[in-house]
Amino acid sequence: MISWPAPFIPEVPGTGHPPQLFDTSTGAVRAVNPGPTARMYVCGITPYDATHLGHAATYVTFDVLQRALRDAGHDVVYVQNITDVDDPLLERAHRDGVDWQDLAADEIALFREDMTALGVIPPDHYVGVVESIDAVAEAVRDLLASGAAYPVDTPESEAGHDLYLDVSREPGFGSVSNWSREQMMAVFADRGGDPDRAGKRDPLDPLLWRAARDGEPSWAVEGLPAGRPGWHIECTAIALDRLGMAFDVQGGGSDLIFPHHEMSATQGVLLTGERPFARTYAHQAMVGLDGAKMSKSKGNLVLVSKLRADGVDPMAIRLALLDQHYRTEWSWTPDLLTTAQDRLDSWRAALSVNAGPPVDEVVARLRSCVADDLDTPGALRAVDRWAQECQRRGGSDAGSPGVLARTLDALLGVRV
Ligand code: 5CA
Ligand code: ZN
Repeated sequence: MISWPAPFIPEVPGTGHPPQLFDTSTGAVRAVNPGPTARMYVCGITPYDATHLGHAATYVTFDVLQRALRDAGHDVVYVQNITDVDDPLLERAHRDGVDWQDLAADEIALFREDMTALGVIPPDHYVGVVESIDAVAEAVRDLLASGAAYPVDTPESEAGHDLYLDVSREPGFGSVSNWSREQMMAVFADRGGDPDRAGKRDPLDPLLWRAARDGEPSWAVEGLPAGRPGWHIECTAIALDRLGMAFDVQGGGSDLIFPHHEMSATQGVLLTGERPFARTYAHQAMVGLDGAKMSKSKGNLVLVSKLRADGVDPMAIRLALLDQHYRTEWSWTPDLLTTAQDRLDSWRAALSVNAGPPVDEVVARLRSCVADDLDTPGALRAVDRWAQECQRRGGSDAGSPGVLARTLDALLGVRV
């Protein structure tokens, strides 16, 4: 799948610190510690509605991580999937009387525009499920062959069967989220699971492959009933195909901790006999609106494309997102945008002078903030202090505003 144009990333003198990141699996802030090339997988959109600020927060967060890794001297291979065939997409297309492929194509196109406007570095591999059917089918066949997958008769016809994963086959099941069974059961149905499906060995076993139903897309593949992929197996198959096991970071919103990242990892271990699936699991806290998680299914959305159409500067949107720490839940309010726009104006004024106060310290501070579990609010405050100093007292360091502007661009993706 085509991704979107890459922004220019300026050079910053010196090198950044090795980034530290909170790992959900161990519950600790740890060094990401990749090899020369960091391998990163971030769960992409299900393209049935436009990008809202929660999605944008997730992709901007992992964009800052990628920038921190690059600043610390790593190359980065970044993979993102697109869930371009799944129940929510098919249901929305059916509700609106549109073709599911057209709906997906339109929403992916809008997502590309939003990401470009927000200055997000595109993935090196932007991979849809529809173009990964063979890889998914192979993974499902392997799980069947090893006994980790089993058939469950479809309710509609005795002839067909869906395929499910037997989670009891992997003793490490639960080690990504560290949740109790009660916690898992409490959310499973709300997050795409079907705990009450008759014939499953365990209510928590996830769907791997859904046999063809009337009116639903399906693919004929060898060794499986005609059908389509379940959700979690797509990310396992795509990650293994493009990155292999023990890749450095799997990211996404905290709504993916369970079941999605737990199941993806369980499947990866069962398929390869190796562990871990990802070395670090990082999660963006949920962004809300009016007291509830912003979500396409609830419809309480603030869309990036709508803000852009209203003339909002995408860099102000980006600054509003960066002003929140990624591990703290927050709710969108319009005054956050006003604050961000004011900040952008004051930075633009300060950074447009030829000479200003020295920037060595603020550059160092930006680097230590982003490397410290992506402390973007701390980074913004450091720039605020420099901008105030520049406006109040000026400075004689020729070229320093340019160095800071390039650092902001490289590390935070903020173009002033
Ligand atoms: N296609 C799957 C992942 S494989 C999916 O969750 N798609 S999504 O469109 O629902 O979400 C896209 C990304 O945005 C995911 O990483 C998800 O965790 C994240 N996300 C969704 N809602 C929010 C929110 N309110 N706040 C922060 N992140 C969110
Ligand atoms: Zn995913």
